[in-house]
Amino acid sequence: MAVTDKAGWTAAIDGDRLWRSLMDMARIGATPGGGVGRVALTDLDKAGRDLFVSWCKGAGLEVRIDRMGNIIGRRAGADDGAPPVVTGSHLDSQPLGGRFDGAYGVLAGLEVVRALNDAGLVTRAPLEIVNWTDEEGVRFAAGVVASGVYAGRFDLDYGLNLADREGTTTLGRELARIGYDGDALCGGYPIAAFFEAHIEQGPVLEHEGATIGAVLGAQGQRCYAVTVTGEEGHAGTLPMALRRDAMVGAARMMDGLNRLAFEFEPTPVITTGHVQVRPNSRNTVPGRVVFSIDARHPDDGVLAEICVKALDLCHGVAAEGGLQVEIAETSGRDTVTFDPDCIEAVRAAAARLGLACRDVYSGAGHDACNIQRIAPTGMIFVPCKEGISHNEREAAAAGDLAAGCQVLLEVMVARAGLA
Ligand code: HGY
Ligand code: MN
Ligand code: MN
Repeated sequence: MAVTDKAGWTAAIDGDRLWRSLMDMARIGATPGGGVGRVALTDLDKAGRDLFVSWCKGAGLEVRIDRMGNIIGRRAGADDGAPPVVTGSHLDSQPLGGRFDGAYGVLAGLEVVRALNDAGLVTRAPLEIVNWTDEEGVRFAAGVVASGVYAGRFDLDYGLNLADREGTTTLGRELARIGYDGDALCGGYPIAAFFEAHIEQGPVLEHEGATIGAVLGAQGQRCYAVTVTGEEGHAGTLPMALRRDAMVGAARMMDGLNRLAFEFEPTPVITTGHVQVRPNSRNTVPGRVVFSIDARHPDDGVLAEICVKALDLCHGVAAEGGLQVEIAETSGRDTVTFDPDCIEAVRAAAARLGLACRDVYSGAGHDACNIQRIAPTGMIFVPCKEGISHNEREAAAAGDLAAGCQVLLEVMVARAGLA
């Protein structure tokens, strides 16, 4: 990996060591299709957390767990009272996720620390590496909730009392169950800047032959839970004309939402990815269906218009089918623009390292979208194969991952300064 050589200091990340740590982490929750399934606050997430904590301690970091279970590894600076320069991402994954989504940003931060240790360099400001709890929001419907509490977007009680999808437990109880109900303050203190390294989860960098993406921002997102209520009935005796079939109603709503997306240019992305059916029995007409809507668009006004139409569509289908429908917003975030100085720092570091870099916009949400509310924030994207993510086939090249990590080292040291 190109060495950062400026004003008499050099520090080079070790791409092989980064790759090994990614592969070691990917063994935890490895799925048959070559991905990972480390859903937040499950025992597999705990195992990944424990491994990360052991690596942090091995790298000489002081480790604390905050009230939302965020793991923070701190590397002291010469001026240790200065606000830290922070990096991080998430070790939790989708149920059939990829080996790099989230884990890359956490382990790239660790590799930066290891490289600085190898070089014997001490930064002026302290550095902190974070694993954010439950970025994906698979079990606890909000997503990026822990970085949201840290950034003051949600209050602590809301975060800890988030119920899981089955309604059987809460995020706070699960933190306690896996031993990560920390007592350190969750945010509420100044940080100098936040940088998150992440795979692009889209095709642009690969398509354009760029190694580094300087991320300008992320599109807005609105999520809902739609509850469709009809009436259970016998599959063999209830005539079709007399049915109030919640599944048929939900299916018509989902089909309509998919068609709605194509009424707009640029098209939004609308996903109805989670469905719960009651009683979920082959020979009972479903009486209740709850399904999710995840709608995203790069223009907040257009997204608001899309959501009005989406909800009207659901109410219309319900009325036609003699069904009840209740729609609750579960999470939402306006479009985010990252800090211009952080974006420029990424571009400049890539240029110094001779890496092809282009500006990109994130279709995915990230913890960085929350942290931008409280501190200058930037993201570093690297390509992933065919832009595939949230899929066991997610793949990234070791060289690209190493390059993104070297850029991360550069921008963190530039911001933290050297003793
Ligand atoms: O859904 C998202 O955008 C993120 O990958 N959790
Ligand atoms: Mn993800
Ligand atoms: Mn992610």
